[in-house]
Amino acid sequence: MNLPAPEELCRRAEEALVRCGADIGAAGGSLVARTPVTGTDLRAVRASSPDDVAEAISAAHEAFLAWRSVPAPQRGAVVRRLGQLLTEHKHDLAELVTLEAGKIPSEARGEVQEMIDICEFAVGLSRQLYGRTMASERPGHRLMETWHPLGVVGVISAFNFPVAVWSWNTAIALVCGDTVVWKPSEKTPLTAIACDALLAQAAHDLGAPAGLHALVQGSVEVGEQLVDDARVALLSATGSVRMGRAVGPRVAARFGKSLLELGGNNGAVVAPSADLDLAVRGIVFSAAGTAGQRCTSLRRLIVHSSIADEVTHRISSAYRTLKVGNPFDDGVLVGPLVDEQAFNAMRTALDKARADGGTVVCGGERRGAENSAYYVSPALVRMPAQTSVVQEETFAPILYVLTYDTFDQAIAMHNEVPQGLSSSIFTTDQREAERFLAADGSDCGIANVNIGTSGAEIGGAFGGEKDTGGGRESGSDAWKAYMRRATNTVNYSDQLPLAQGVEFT
Ligand code: UN1
Repeated sequence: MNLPAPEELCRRAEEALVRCGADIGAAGGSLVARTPVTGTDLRAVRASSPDDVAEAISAAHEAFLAWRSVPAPQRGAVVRRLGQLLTEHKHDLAELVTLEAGKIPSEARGEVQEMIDICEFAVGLSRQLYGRTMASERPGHRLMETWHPLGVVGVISAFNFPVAVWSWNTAIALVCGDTVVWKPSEKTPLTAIACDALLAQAAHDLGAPAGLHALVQGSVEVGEQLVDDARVALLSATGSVRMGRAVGPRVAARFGKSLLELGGNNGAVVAPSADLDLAVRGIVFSAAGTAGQRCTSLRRLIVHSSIADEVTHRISSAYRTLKVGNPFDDGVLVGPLVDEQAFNAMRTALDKARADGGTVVCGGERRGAENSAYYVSPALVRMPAQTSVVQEETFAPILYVLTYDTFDQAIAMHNEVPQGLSSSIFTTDQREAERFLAADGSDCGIANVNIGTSGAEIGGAFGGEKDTGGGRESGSDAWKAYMRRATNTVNYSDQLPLAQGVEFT
């Protein structure tokens, strides 16, 4: 496999950072930015000390005290400017995303586009942070609710969407009147530096208070400081179920709010009436795209037994044509796994699947093992049942194929796993489609018809149920998690009637 020279990638990263206005200073620091493209180092980055983190939270808290009183449409202006800068630097950010996360450029640009889209959404929202007015049971009284800024929002993001998830949180938090302290994945420190520089520029251009946003870098201890600091009013964390189990109770113990977007184990039902040309395209994008490293990646295919052989055959034929390799090369659709650990997890899962009676139809091999990067061909595995390995999320391109006979069975199998992020059904039978979306259908936060499980638009609320953590971010009314609600009762009469008819004289 032909990979670029590591020095060339270092140069490209450096140049993209400089174009984004990042102050990268002298090389040095204990955090090493790496590229999965070649499996080599890009540069050293300074990790934040405990004092740095404490200072960032203090500054964000100070800034919040001023920012919360800035009218929301003016706050939106900072986000509008951020959106402009992201548009200008779309190529630079996408380049860094490919370098650090290994995504193919088209997907990397798509991720930056999500940032631009959420900025647009947030600017509109800055004039629509509506409360309601309710009918009071008392004469001469008005009952209403008002939404107020919440405080400092701590954002912990994962390597696989190194910039979009930060922007979902940050764009919404800023218009809501909150300030943000961001701890990105240790695997993607450079994209974070670039985003932070662009937001600094936007804040500066609009004269916003210093401390509006901060970037803290490092390992798990840095995140723990955000988890435990009572000044962090909302902790929004994306990552594994294991991480969520550690974070959720700790934030709850101090009565902080948390927004958790944890693992998915997303399934798609393929019904006998499905348009198979369309279904196969949707399945291949969701299962093999991003090398299976989206939390929305398709991992379980629940196919009607009458078409299982044909569907498996069509997918394996499509898989065999997928070009795996250097994501910067034209025509490549599957880039590298993020690191060796990811590769080992994939290998272990495939071994377990075989031990459980599964048959690897195609894929699963490492490509270009002479390099220190980890490229794999997407694996398609027929399973006799949803054994324990199928119940787990393995962050790699493995698609398990299971069969069903009745629609009720398909729904039961679909909902059998602990996670509940995304789901879809391929069918042209309207009754089946509606049943999949009904209360006793898919139990996931995202349920689609005739599209794959991944690639959601920003306009909807994003998140899932069960072990996925229950949080919702991005569009719709997800903004409500970033504000506090006050219920107000105003008496404009000269009487003092008590609610529920209570007499107290
Ligand atoms: C994630 O993998 O954490 O729906 C986010 C999608 C993207 C976001 C994925 N819009 O696949």
